[in-house]
This record gives sequence, structure tokens and C-alpha cells, in this order.
Amino acid sequence: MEPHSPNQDVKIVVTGPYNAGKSEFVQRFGTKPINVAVNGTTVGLDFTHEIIEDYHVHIFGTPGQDHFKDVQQCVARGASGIIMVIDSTDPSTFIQVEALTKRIKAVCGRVPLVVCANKQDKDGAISPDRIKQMIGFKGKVIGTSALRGEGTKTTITEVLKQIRKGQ
Ligand SMILES: Nc1nc2c(ncn2[C@@H]2O[C@H](COP(=O)(O)OP(=O)(O)OP(=O)(O)O)[C@@H](O)[C@H]2O)c(=O)[nH]1
Ligand SMILES: [Mg+2]
Repeated sequence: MEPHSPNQDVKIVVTGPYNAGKSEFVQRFGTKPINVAVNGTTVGLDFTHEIIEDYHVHIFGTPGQDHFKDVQQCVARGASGIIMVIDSTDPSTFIQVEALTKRIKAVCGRVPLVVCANKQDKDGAISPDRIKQMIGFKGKVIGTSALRGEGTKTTITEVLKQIRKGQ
């Protein structure tokens, strides 16, 4: 018998603009997710872990507010995959995606990145295809409702697939 878990450890970071649904996304995984927040906004990090496929996945969520950029980089450092969560009902935040991607990639390198067009359950949500065009992203954009847990697992398995491809 194996003395340790045979599952390979992998770190995935969940980032995105303020209020996009990063913490809600992280909450969908594991049995005891942690959120370091004040008045509903993340000031530290989100963390959980779960065995998914053949991986032990460690999921870290960053704060979204710009004045926490050092914390964002600290939380993201060394991740093997990035999930960029966007509020599909708030196009005024889309402009932030490029700078945030740069900031996170500066500490993770050129690792797989998947975008979540989150809050698809809300009236007026912009479609994932339209968001892909609007932000000029060439990779996968997956429609999610972190609140309902729709598309969240699909997002993680897509990142794992891309990580596996790159190994
Ligand atoms: N309807 C709906 N509401 C959502 C969804 N995801 C998150 N929310 C709500 O949006 C608000 C912000 O969600 P959070 O998960 O705290 O957002 P965040 O990105 O972690 O925010 P910061 O850490 O402050 O940057 C909360 O009221 C959530 O319940 C979703 O998919 N659908
Ligand atoms: Mg948060």
C-alpha cells in the first residue's frame, strides 16, 4: 500500500476583478473552504482543496481590489494554472482583465489560463462568446454560475486538461 496519496499536487489560482465571484467559485470545492474577508470582500485569500481526477488540487483565490495587488501576486505565486473570473453583467470591469493577467503571469509564468464568464444565471448576462470577443482572448471562455455551482467543475477540469497537455 502507498504510504502517501498517489495524487499529484497542483496549485490553481482563481483571480479576477473585484466582486466577480472568485470567493463564490472557490467555495464550490472541498469540504472546509477558507475565506479571509472583511465585510464581504476578500482581503487575504480563499483556499480549498479537493481530489479531482488524478490530481490533489489546491485552489487559491486572490482578492480583487487593486490596492491588494501585492497580495494577489503573493497568493498566485507558483500556480500551474489560472482561472480568470469575470462578472458577465458588469462590462465596465472587462478592461481590468489584461493588466490583471499580466500581474498574475509575472509570478506564475506562461501557464494555462481559462476565463469564466460568471453570473450567467443573472438577467442581462453577456454570453461567453461575446465576452471572448470583447476581451480579445484566444483561449477557452466558459459560462459559469459560481452561485449555483454551474460550470465550476468543468472549468477546473479544463485547466487540468491544459496543464496535463503542457507537461
Ligand atoms: N447571481 C450570482 N451572484 C454571484 C455569482 N457569483 C458570485 N455572486 C455574488 O456576487 C457577490 C460577490 O461575490 P464574491 O465571490 O464575494 O466575489 P469576489 O470576486 O470574491 O469579490 P472580492 O474578493 O471582493 O474581489 C456576492 O454577493 C456573491 O454571492 C453568480 O454566479 N451568480
Ligand atoms: Mg473574494
